[in-house]
Amino acid sequence: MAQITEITVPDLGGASDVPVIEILVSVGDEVKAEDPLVTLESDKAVLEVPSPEAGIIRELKVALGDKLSQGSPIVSLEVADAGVSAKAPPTETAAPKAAAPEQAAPKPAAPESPAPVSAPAPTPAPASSTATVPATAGSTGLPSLSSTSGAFHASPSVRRYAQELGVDLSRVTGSGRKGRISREDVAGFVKDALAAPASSGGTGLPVMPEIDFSRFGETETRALTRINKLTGSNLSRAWLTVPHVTQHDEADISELEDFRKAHKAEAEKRGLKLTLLAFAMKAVVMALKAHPEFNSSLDSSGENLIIKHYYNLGIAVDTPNGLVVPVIRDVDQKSLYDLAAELAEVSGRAREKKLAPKDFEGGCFTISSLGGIGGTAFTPIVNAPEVAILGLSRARMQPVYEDGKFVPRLILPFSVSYDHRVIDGAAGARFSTLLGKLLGDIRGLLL
Ligand code: CAO
Repeated sequence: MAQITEITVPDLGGASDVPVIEILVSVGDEVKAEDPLVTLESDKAVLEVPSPEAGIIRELKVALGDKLSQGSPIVSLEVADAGVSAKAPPTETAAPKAAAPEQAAPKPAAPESPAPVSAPAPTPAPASSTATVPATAGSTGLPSLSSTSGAFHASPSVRRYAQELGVDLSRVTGSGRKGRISREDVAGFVKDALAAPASSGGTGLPVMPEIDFSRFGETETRALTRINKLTGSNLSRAWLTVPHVTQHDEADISELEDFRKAHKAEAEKRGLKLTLLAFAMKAVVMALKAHPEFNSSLDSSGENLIIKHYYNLGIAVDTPNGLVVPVIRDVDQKSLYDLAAELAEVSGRAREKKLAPKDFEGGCFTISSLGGIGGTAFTPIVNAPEVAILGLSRARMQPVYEDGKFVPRLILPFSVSYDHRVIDGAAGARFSTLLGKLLGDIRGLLL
């Protein structure tokens, strides 16, 4: 027997009255669990609300422009296991308030809470970050952004996507009805621009050939999660537009480790796990204060540096759905215990897919810690529009030559990648050296 469920807006991370900018389904559509239903656009981010269950859309309860808050109804859904044909026609009572502009491509793994379309991933893209595109577009040969509001047909999320990639939509040919431009059209345009020979304004990068791998053995196709795709797009942009240098260094953290162990019991009493990361955050803030150009972003003209006088650190968190980078604010004003508590809380929410758009905003510098896993060095990608990132590898006991003999010391390898347009090599080496000293002498952190 058919079972109709009303799908409502989940927690929007405190936001309310958020306008509907796209309706991605029509009455009669079959949706899978996690397929997006509507797109909402707040001041800070564009969010897609996914269907929590598979089924058939029986009624649309929203129209474009409606303002939604937590609990607002979106659709009536006939749940999939109710034994109804997937292609069943809409019921006669179904009365859509608005026609769906276009069917969204199926999204393989969306969070239960609405996923920020423009916010998460290692290059969290707050609204202001799109402003860096024109300044960098020339260096890649990508078409520059001149207009995303012209007289062509494209949904707001496609316009935003184009804006993020620096694509002039007037140059994109739409493949949809009446020339409507889809996300895939924009992606195809960028792909073509990248593949174009250098003489025609592209980067001259050769196109990756399409290969049928099943010719060589058994294969399976696994869809990327939405977070994987966002991360991939942000990383590609940062990799193509930021001239990276990575400085590898090491710190003797033997004393830091003694201190950490001495406070382990006290931390546990408070229900906390005091890891190296909290100390690294404190050391980074001190190094940022000493080298303000590391705490900056290029402005949209590419001619000025915006130096930040606040210290918000992005922390790369590994989750089952992919990498996300929530931001911990005002690290300079927090104690080691405060930071340990916030790290546990934020990384827990990240793994439970409960981060809100505001959790990704306002980062100044990012730390990516792979120390709990392993490795001796790596080259982290700058989380643009930030200009530098710290990668922590695994600390190991090593023999260090001191006063004529080898002594066992705990050595932490770390890597600092930076944007060479903003930071000179000498400054990069000075920053890394200071960071090593701060981690090596715990007293420096306590001052
Ligand atoms: N060297 C040696 N041991 C380390 C270490 C280091 N550099 N850093 C952490 N450890 C230890 C911790 O002390 C802890 O040991 P105990 O359980 O014995 O106390 C253990 O490793 C696990 O630590 P953790 O990962 O739970 O905690 P954390 O504070 O170090 O890190 C977080 C938290 C959220 C950053 C981490 O869990 C994570 O997700 N890391 C992956 C980040 C990532 O994917 N980066 C790549 C981005 S680019 O693709």
